[in-house]
Amino acid sequence: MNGAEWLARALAGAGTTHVFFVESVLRRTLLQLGDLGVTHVLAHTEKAAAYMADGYARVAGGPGICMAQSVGAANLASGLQDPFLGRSPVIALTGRKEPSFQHRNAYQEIAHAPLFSAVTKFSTPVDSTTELPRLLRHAWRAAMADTPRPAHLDFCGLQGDVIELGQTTEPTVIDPEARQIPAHRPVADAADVERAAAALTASHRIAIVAGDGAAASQAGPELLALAEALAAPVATTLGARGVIPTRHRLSAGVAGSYSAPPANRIVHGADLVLFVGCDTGDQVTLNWTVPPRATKIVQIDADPLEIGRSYPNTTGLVGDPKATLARLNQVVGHPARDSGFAKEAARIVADWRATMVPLIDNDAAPIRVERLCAEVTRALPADGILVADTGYSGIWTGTVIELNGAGQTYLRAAGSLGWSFPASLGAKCAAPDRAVLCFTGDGGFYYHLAELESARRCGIAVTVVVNNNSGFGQNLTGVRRIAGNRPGRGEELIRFGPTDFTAVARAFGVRGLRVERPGEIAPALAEALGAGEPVVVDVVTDLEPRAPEPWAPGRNA
Ligand SMILES: Cc1ncc(C[n+]2csc(CCOP(=O)(O)OP(=O)(O)O)c2C)c(N)n1
Repeated sequence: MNGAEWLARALAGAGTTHVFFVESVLRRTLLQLGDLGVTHVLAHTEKAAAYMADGYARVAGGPGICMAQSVGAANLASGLQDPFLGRSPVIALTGRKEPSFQHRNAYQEIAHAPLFSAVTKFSTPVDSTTELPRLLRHAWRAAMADTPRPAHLDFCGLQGDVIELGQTTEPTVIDPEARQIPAHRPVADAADVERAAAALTASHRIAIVAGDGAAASQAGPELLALAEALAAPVATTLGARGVIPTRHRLSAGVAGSYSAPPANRIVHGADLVLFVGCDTGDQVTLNWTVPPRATKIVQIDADPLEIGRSYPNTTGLVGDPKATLARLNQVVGHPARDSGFAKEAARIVADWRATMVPLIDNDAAPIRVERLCAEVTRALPADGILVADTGYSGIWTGTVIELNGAGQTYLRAAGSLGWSFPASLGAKCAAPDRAVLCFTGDGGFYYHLAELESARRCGIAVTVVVNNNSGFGQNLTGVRRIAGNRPGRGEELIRFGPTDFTAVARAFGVRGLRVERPGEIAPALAEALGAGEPVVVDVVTDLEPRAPEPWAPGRNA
């Protein structure tokens, strides 16, 4: 077979069910994929195709494939920033004009390598069918290994034509072991586990901070077992929201800059912090102030480079979070513990929850977003997937929507506004039997409205909840900080609309439900989630109300 056929058979054989692309690229491969039962989802922009592949990859636990021709490669690369930061195994396939066209003003052509170098773990030209199997296997392994991240193959020829030319007899197998993330589960060194256990049992005020790596490792049960054994409250990164049940008595909520007050207070008040699969970046640590830099740390991570990256006083355990926690649990056992810190933490959480009740049980219009979040909590099925955009959508979903820590999955943008809608389409492709609910602001939704057409054409039945406050809500505070409090000053930087997104949806042939009063939310969500087709639930809210703000050392009591 030629390379194009080999590629189709290899991708289908590896279990790929959907690929995401913009024409014109790898046409024979796409047609063959269709013949092999793989759905090709034609997107309207390459960036959306990359986000779809990202959502697909995060739910499938394996590579999500996206494709673009030469000129679209730049757009595709821009869509890899979020999977790079979100640690998602997207594989991007692009075409590139032949060497004889390079360095002489070829139409639509710029150098691809610099575009992909910052957003991939591995990026290489593919110049012959002979090399294709080896390079695809390497890209696959690179995308999946230790910290998953995008990989890229740049095929010679505008449409990847080079693999039309040569023949290959290689087996159409990419990964004989057909692994899912995490591809390997190494357990930390036994002596390191002993040292960590000794440090943990010697401390009486332990807070655990579980990160996206803990969620990817499905470490929730082991995490909870250790938290119980040590009487340690558990905070999470935004991306690990729901790794344990958010209503569990030891759950402290999301820590860092996209958080409600309790988690930061609790983590800051600990003598020892156990980071599990957590990047200790600025977002989860509130610019490295929570916990303070000198705090005693125990850190479990699959990537040795993460150990002690930002906290010098660290005892490191290099290993898969789930497997290493299981070993740590055996060594820690069930020591007698003082539960004072856990009780203090539970009180902080309970006090904050009490302040939220009047906002959640709120019947006012324009609708309070806290009320909307409570209705989403009630409506999301026990195995539902919640896909959140960035901006306030990340904060609202991360602080007010409750997750069961069992069958539900939470996916969040790693920072790119507009990511959630296309990503939710990819997520639904990977899990057609699970309900997928996308939570986005109107600012985020505007980015990829055209994919409503893709959703209808391909029958991808997601529920899109638009928190329609006619502007960039999160940015209001920052604009006022600069513009001063003169009424209206600076609002032209962030206000737009009003737009009726149900009318927009209908223009694309998609069902739209307009919600203007709190009592309408529950029936609309029930209808949308049961519809078996894509539905836009356009919820009219107001720009003024502020999302929960984090507790910061020195700033709050
Ligand atoms: C690609 C990109 N551009 C700009 C931003 C900056 N940004 C972050 S949140 C936000 C506003 C979000 O508005 P909206 O989606 O309407 O949600 P809201 O905050 O109003 O709930 C902006 C502009 C970003 N994160 N990503």
